[in-house]
Amino acid sequence: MAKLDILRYPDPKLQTVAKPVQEIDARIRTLVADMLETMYDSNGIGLAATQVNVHERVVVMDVSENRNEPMVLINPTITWMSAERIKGEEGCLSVPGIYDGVERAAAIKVTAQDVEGQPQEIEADGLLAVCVQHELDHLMGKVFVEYLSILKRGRIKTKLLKALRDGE
Ligand code: QAP
Ligand code: CO
Repeated sequence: MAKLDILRYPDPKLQTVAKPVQEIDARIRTLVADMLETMYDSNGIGLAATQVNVHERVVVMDVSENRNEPMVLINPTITWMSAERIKGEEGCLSVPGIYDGVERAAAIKVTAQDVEGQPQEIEADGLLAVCVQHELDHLMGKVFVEYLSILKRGRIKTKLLKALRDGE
């Protein structure tokens, strides 16, 4: 397994729209294993392939307390969203050190394939629902800071570009 480099906002590559996975082969299984390692190593609860510069519809997540319940979503689609909304504090491995409130659907249904290619249907609420919506946004080229005001986003861009110039 290998730890992958995570793209940092405002890298324009984060705006790439991911394509469906055509075949779950050895390459995809290696990608999934490496993404899980990268997510656990970085203390993340979710990571989309977009963030490691692979533009295919693959997401890994683990919202469990003990960090021992990995979830893999290949070609995920949200099939239902509740009208009820919740506002939660979000962060992102591509936007280190920044956290802010974002409003999302409170509950969702998602269909996806697992790493064996088997179809799965997931009903989620709470943190998992928020995490799935956050990660599926990445696959569409969207980062959570785009939900914030222009003013906040500008400040975040400046801060992260400065951190990049100063070498982290
Ligand atoms: C998305 O984000 C998420 O800034 C996953 O220094 C986040 O795993 C969905 C992280 C919150 C719902 C709620 C961020 C780790 C991890 C940082 C993450 C950091 C270290 C973010
Ligand atoms: Co993210």
